[in-house]
Amino acid sequence: MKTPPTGPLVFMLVFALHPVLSSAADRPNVLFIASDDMRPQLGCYGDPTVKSPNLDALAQRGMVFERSFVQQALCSPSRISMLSGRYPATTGIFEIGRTLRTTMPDITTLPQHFKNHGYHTRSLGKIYHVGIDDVASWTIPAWHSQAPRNGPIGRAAIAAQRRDDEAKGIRRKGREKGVGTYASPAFESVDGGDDELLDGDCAVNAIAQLREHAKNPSQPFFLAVGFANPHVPWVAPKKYWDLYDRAKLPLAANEFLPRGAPAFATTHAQDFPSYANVPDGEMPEAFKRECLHGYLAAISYVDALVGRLIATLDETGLAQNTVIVFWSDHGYYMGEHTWWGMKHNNYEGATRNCLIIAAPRMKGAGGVSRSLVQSVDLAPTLTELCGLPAHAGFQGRSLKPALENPAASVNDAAFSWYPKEGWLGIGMRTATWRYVEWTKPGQATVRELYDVVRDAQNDENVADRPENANVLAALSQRLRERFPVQEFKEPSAVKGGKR
Ligand SMILES: [Ca+2]
Repeated sequence: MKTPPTGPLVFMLVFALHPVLSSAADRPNVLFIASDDMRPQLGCYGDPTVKSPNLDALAQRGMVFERSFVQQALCSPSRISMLSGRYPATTGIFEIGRTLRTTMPDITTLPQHFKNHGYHTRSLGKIYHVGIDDVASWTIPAWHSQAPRNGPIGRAAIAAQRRDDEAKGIRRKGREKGVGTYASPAFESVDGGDDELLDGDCAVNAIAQLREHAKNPSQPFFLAVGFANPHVPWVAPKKYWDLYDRAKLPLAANEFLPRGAPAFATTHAQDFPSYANVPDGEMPEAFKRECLHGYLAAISYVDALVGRLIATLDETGLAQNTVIVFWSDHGYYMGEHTWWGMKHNNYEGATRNCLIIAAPRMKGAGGVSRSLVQSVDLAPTLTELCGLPAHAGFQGRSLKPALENPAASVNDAAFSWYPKEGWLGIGMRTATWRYVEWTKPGQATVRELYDVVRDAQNDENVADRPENANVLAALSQRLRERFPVQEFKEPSAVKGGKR
């Protein structure tokens, strides 16, 4: 009779199952970097115009996800979905306003899962939407820089408008063009250093935090650092503006609404048009070029700050044991389909985001993955990469196979939601189609279909073409098997088109 395994053998078996991660102290750290409203217009995504050397270098040590999609193209619901690892259909949050705990009080979020397993979790800058934070996610309260978001011109304009209102005794409600923060221009080139502005100050604080962590390697960390750029207003130090020749920037070739799309699905949202210097109606080409210039300068500013964070990981040795994620909360339109400074819909340009993941000693480093990826995949991915127990509430799939092999496919579709005028739309992006289905109580279902192989930017809805009837029916069935029609009442916060 064999004796049961004891002592060293048991240890060896356990050790074989968890080869490196036998205790919290051995677990990798996570540096999670978020950028606001950054579309995948980076060198590592093949863009020839933008200057993004630091993100391109990060791509060389990690994996670029070319077909990554957020679950809603709006700051807060996108972030809540990613950080909770749940679809908006589950969180029930499709708008800016409510916190996650109002709909799911007992949920365990991605950072909270790490906190529960011995990690120091911390949020610097915009991770959850500002003012819509989640205290239980973090070991210590989230930190926000008090450095200015605007340059001197924007700050003076905001102060002058406020003084003017006070002098006239005007008390305003709601958001108006040229009022409050919208009194600033939509862009500003600032004569000054990186660290005088909000994002630079956030990077300085993150660097100090990383240096503190380096002194205490037995304490694993999940540090989330969120930059406000390139969200409008596009405010960056002049040296980043100087990287571009405005006259040579390419303008969008498709300045028309998607043909055959339902009118409610293509509406513009507020925010960018509210800034003081944005003309009403058609924008002159010179102004469009200034906008593009500002957006690209803001991207290059974020790129430089990311470079400083990664340099700190390298200098301190933390890079040896830190998973780096660079993520943006959705895509963005800069003239395509006539939309400027906008996300707010279910199309490719709004839902496709930046995602680069670099894990120490990863097999697929320097690769580009074409796997369909969703932001809800980040929670199970980081959980697996750091050797934490899986969490049953996380709804995505781990991207580890794709990190090891750029040819691996993790999902057969990516889903996104958007509410418009009482309708709730779900977009389903497969390898070849973007299918969007809209439902509203008492109304017939509205469908959109885009052939993403021939029509990458969704210029023409081909749902009504007889030859697509079968594919339309099959995609609808697939979508509804996964996500049945849900009761939806548009929250009031959405109606005003808040960012
Ligand atoms: Ca955003």
